[in-house]
Amino acid sequence: MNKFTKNPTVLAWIEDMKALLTPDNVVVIDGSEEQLEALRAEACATGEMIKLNEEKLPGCYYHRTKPNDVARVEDRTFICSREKENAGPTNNWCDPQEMYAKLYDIARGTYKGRTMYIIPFSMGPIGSPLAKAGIEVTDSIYVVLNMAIMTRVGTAVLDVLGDSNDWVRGLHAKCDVDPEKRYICQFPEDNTIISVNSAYGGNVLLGKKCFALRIASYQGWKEGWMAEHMLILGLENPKGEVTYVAAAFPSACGKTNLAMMIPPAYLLEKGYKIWTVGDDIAWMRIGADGRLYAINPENGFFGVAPGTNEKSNFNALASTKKNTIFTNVAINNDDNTVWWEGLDKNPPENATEWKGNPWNPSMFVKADKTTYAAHPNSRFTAPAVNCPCISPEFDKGAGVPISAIIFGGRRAKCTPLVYQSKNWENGVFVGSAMASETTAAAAGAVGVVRRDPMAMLPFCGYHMGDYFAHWLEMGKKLGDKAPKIFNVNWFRTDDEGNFLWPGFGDNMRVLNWIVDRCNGTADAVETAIGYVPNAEDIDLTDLDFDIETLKSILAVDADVWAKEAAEIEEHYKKFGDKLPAELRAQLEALKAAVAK
Ligand code: GTP
Ligand code: SPV
Ligand code: MN
Repeated sequence: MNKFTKNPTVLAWIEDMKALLTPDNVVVIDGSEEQLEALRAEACATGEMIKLNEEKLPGCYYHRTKPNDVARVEDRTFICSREKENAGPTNNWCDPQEMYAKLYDIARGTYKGRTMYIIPFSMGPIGSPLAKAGIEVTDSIYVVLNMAIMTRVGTAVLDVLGDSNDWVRGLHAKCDVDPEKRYICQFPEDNTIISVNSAYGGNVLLGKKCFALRIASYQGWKEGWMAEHMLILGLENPKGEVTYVAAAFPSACGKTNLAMMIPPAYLLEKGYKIWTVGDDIAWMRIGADGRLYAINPENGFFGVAPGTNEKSNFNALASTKKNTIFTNVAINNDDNTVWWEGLDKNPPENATEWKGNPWNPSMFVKADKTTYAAHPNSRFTAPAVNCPCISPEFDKGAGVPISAIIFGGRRAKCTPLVYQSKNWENGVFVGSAMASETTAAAAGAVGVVRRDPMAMLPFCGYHMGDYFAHWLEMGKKLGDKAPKIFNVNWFRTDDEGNFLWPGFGDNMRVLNWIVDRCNGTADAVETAIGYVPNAEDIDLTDLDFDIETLKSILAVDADVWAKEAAEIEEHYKKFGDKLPAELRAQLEALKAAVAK
């Protein structure tokens, strides 16, 4: 175990962790299939995981978390910068020394009788100039196996790291999974993450939200790049030209779905195609040619299961057919496969629901989520290589040039189906004012409208006023090569609460307008909030959707937006004098435009 690296900073940290956690055994994850296979067998032997039907779901496993541990916990997530001011008004903060002491007290000795797994991992293809290394220690095989899908793991990461100290330290300790002692803490100035008393994905797969967003957003601010909660896709037109776009939607608002979308038949026949580069996180830097280039730092998809089916997201479902881990879905006991609400219209008669109780369809009451077979935030962990439309650029590490950035969220009323911001500054304003109805991806009430700037509210590792300023600064550096910024809303509802826009594959119709705007070939009308398409500019071929409804979801109502501007003004108050003057001016301009 001592020979796996000569890096003195790594060795010293591992010694500290061993002394603190006192494991019975220490295992370094080397990246080999043999080692992972042995761990799968061990997890099945202890009941931590269940092997699924090898014929129908080869290499697939099932896992249940504790019912109190099924989503991210934002009220127990902290940014422990030395100065409180640097965490800003949108993050929980605690003094780092105080928090280290508290967390070490919680974690001390908790690996006793357990094994410490040391996971060297790379965010981004190993060796890519855009990639960064991390090491997570954990006492959970489930975490090891998920990390082995979601990131590039193994000792090769350490070979590339050499003697550098530029790596992120991640300590995960399951402890007793006690929600009262659960903490997810980021120490951005120390490149350190500590997560205790949880075993749920977003809290414990430390490469994902903790590193690739919270720590990396801080690094990007200091080093002149961006870490964003964005999918990345390539839209190929019939001439074979691919335009890349990145889109930031809050958790469970459609990133995985858009990233893997299948265009409507008439567009497929013409030769349109979507390529998936990433479904959750984008790291973006200015390239040698002055454009913005994005990589997906992840290696797999930790996707929302409910609602995923052959029609809504064929490619995501296909990605889960082998070598996938399912968490908190239901098991069909007749054939040892999995099921979730919205998979198909044949719920299993003889099932075990996500908490481990017997379940059959007669128990299901639509209005009562506690009767569902799968938890609303149940997830699949699927390797990116399984995705039928994975982009050939995905693994290259050079990144793809981004032409458009899209913001969006769930807004039953108010925000139109799509609009284009007037320029970068105005686009940053649109992102900073984003709002969305909350979802099951985080613990707490669902369906409440909250401001979620750039979909980064739970993920920004520093003061959000400085984050806005960083966006404005990036725009200045990019100049006329900056991506165009858009906003979309697939979630407008009628008075009964039904979604008006069909969404999913039909969102391609909106993407085509966006790409045409980037190329200067589509029309729009200027409104108070930006450029909105004429209803005729959105192609409705083969769609049973009337143009009057389309007009209604494209409309910009001055009274509604006057109220929205007042809410944005309220939202802006918390940033105090850290709110960039440019954004204040944008708000004043909106207020003036809707007051007329
Ligand atoms: P995270 O992994 O939490 O970051 O979520 P995500 O943004 O990747 O969301 P995802 O694509 O998994 O979608 C979440 C939920 O939104 C699923 O239940 C989808 O069925 C639903 N959804 C996605 N796209 C659309 C759409 O265009 N219209 C409607 N009505 N629902 C959608
Ligand atoms: C999200 O909540 O935005 C996710 C899932 O992508 S988690 O990994 O839990 O953060
Ligand atoms: Mn996400």
